[in-house]
Amino acid sequence: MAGEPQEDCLFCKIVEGSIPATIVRETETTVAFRDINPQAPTHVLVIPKAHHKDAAALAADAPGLAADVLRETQAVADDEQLESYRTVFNTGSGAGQTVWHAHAHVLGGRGLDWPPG
Ligand code: DGP
Repeated sequence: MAGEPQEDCLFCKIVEGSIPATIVRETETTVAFRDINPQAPTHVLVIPKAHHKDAAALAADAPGLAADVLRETQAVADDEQLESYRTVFNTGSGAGQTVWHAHAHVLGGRGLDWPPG
C-alpha cells in the first residue's frame, strides 16, 4: 500500500537503519544522505520516510510530503553552501531511475551542463 515500508526496498532499509548511509539531515518525514556514487562534489539524496515508488506517485498520494522533500533540497543546499544546484527526480527506467522509492538528487559544487545527458 502507498506509504507503507516495502521489505525489498533499499531506501526503506536506509530509513529503518538496517542499511548504513551517511545521513546529512533528518526531519520527522524525510531523510537526506550522500549518494553512494556521487556525480558532483555535493550529491545528496532527499527521500520521504514513507515509501512511494516515484516522484509522480509521491505528488499524487502525498502532496504535503512532496513539499517536505522539496523544502529539504533547499535545506541541503544551504547546509552545503551551494549558490547554484540542480534538483533531479529520475522517473522511470528510461530516465535512469534505478531505486523505486521516490528521491530527489541534489547536485552541486561544480558547473552543471544543460541539457543533461
Ligand atoms: P536513481 O538512478 O535516480 O534511481 O538514483 C538512485 C541513486 O541511489 C543512485 O545515484 C545511486 C544511489 N544508491 C544506490 N544504492 C545506494 C546505497 O546503498 N546507498 C546510497 N547512499 N546510495 C545508493
